Amino acid sequence: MADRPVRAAVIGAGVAGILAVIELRKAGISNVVCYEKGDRIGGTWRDNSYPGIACDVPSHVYSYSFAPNPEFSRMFSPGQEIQEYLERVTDDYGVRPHLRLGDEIKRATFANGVWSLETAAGDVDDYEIVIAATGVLHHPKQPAFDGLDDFRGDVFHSARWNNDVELEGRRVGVIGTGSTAIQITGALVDRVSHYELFQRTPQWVMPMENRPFSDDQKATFRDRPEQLEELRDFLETTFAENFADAVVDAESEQLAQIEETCRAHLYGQVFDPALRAQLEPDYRAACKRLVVSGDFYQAIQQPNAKLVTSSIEHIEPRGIRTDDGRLHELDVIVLATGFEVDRFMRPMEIFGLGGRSLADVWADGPVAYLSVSMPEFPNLFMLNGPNGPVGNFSLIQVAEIQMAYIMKLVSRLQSGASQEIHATERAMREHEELRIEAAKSTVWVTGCNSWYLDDRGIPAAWPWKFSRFREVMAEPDLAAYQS
Ligand code: N01
Repeated sequence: MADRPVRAAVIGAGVAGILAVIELRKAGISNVVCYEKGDRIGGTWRDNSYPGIACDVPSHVYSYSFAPNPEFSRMFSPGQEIQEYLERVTDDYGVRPHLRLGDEIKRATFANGVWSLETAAGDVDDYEIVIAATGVLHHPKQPAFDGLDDFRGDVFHSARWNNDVELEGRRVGVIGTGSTAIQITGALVDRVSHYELFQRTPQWVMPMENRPFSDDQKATFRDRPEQLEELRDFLETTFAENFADAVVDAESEQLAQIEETCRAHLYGQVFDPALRAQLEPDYRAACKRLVVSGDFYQAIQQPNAKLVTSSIEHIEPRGIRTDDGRLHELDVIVLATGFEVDRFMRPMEIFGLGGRSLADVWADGPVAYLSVSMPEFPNLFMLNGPNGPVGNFSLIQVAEIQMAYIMKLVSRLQSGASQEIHATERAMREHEELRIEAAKSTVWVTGCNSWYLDDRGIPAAWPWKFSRFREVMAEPDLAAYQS
């Protein structure tokens, strides 16, 4: 029997949204609209243009399996190159005609087997299937410092970098020591007259050698795709065995080795005992999301750079006042203070069966069955949704695995085997109980504060090995779904 025609909406045109359009079309669904509130595709890679931005997951893993890119310049490519790669994939795989750029979804309501999506401009369109690819690290976290608005210089969040602001020869202060601030530090210290890094908590820093690929290597990848495939497989396996599997077992040998490597990095590069003590964390490596950098320690030891460890008291017109009474005079303040990581599809208003509101369901925190489906929200699927694999993973790889799973549910809707599919409340609760129990063995709960932890102190992440993620996601367990 022929498939019934279904219409699909994708919300967000970042790495996951682009993938969703490609996979839906591959499955014969031609009526696909991808809503993107920004004026370009790219998500994270469009939003973040700070100096030093790069992906700290190897580029050949941080790319679509079906669209290898022999041209990546380095093992860890700069953000601009990733954005260009995504633009190319968007063209090459026919995604562009499906895009509605500058169109923000405000509300989604399910009734009579159909999702009605309402845009900010007031248009309403109906779809049988909705894929939310709205990102995780998307809404900048604005710290509530007293006096921030009184600052006379320039101030902006790292994810809203103001490229019009001159930095050369100026005094720049960066608040935060996450992956973003560490990358900025390496790239910016040499460009400015004076650099201050405001550290609330030190970070373990994994050394990273960012080798460029030679022209010969790139030519080989181009001419012999199987070699690129081999490299990708090697990087994936090495990463899974040495890192991804280690962080979910706080007692693992690999984790001890990671910490040893980070400590040797610190002690091998920072010789001033006072500075070293300030930079040495008192929690375990990888408890916070591990920072990777080959140039941070050198940069922070430059004569024009200063690590500030006194707490920020408030901000004044001329700079930052710390609790030791010092005023740090600055021309530019960068808030590298992270993201509101529990937002996901919000602030969109989403109403499922019987008018059930997502805002209510997620009032105590976002929850979903296997990160992809929620009870009473039929035919709405999430990519990189709540409590899924996060951290030093390739979120492209994670989205590909999730999308393949989702497409198996979508095919039931296409064939008419199901009209409405959504996880059962019971499946979601049981999954949550197991997830919370397993999280107790991870390194993320060994005594640090991080964006992984939810309001209850439970890591909002996949707490098992990556191989288990692959296994569970290989085939939907239909008993966990109402359909
Ligand atoms: O944000 P973060 P990020 N006063 O939340 C500090 C991904 N990423 O943008 O540690 C003073 O990690 C806060 O201090 P503390 C990656 O997944 C990937 O750096 O909470 N300080 C912390 O130091 C990463 O993990 C790449 O004590 C305040 C910092 O701000 C995620 O994005 C590159 C403060 C926030 O760190 C987020 O990284 C970059 C306050 N009021 C990022 N509020 C890749 O390469 C916050 N802080 C793929």
